[in-house]
Amino acid sequence: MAVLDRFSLEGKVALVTGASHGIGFAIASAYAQAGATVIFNGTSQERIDKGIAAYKELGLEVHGYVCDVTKEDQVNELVAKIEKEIGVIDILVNNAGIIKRTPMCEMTADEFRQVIDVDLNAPFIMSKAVIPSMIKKGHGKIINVCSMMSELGRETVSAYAAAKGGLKMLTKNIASEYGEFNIQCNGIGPGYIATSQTAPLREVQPDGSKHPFDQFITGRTPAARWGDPEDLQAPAVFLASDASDFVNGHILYVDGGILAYFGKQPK
Ligand code: NAP
Ligand code: GCO
Repeated sequence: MAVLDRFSLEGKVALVTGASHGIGFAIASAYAQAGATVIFNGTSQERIDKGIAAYKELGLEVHGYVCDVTKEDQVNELVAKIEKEIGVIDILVNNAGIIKRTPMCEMTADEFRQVIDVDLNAPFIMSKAVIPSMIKKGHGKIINVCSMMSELGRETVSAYAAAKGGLKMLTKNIASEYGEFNIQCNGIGPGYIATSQTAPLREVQPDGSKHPFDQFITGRTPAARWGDPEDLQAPAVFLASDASDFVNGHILYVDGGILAYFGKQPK
């Protein structure tokens, strides 16, 4: 097979969770362009409908369903519906996620649990739902959307960092437990990406200046810019394709170099 053909997703069925917009939308769009049949889910029919329209604007036909990834019954119903009406899921991207930015000692246990539920428990639930059919089919790809916070902490994101750190190890454990069935489970670790999730960190200040966090991130990023969701597309296609069949348990950081960089030194 010619090397570039190994990056094709022709004939594959891909489920990307939380992909009505943001990073999930970019990844799902790339999978559709690479030839996959794409399904996505979210929590509201309104945003699903808007998402489908946005895919259509790109000339992409995708399937969208309301499904709360934290609810195991909804997840199992969705996977059964997809397998019946479309086909066995070859590629699962656990992208759906939330963040709460609150100093730890001011965060309630319920708020902490809510973040863990979406960002860590749900990837477990989703992966458990698709692995049996992947084993029967003889192959599968699971890609978990990790984070800088899979490696680093910072103020106010204790729940999110705990979840994303756990997601890194869940990735490695799925790789360890199911690699023998030709299932590869890897993580993709976006740096700081311009989406609705990080919009509060990029708000222009009343005096027209950049948000301090915005300045902080561009100073910590060798690429000296925030990432765009599109920066994740080709790496995500690689992890979903035959090209990565011997890559397993790896977290591919797509961060403009943040994790490698100490930060801009004083002049
Ligand atoms: P976003 O714009 O806030 O999108 C989050 C998505 O998750 C939405 O589509 C949302 O769907 C979905 N979602 C949330 N809870 C859900 C649930 N219970 N069931 C189903 N879907 C649910 O965020 P984003 O920036 O694109 O982030 C996507 C992923 O990348 C997240 O896992 C995030 O932690 C991770 N990440 C983001 C960055 C960044 O800088 N932006 C960097 C590293 C990692 P609805 O809108 O329908 O609720
Ligand atoms: C934050 C940001 C980050 C990014 C991302 C970085 O508040 O620090 O939201 O957590 O979302 O996870 O990789």
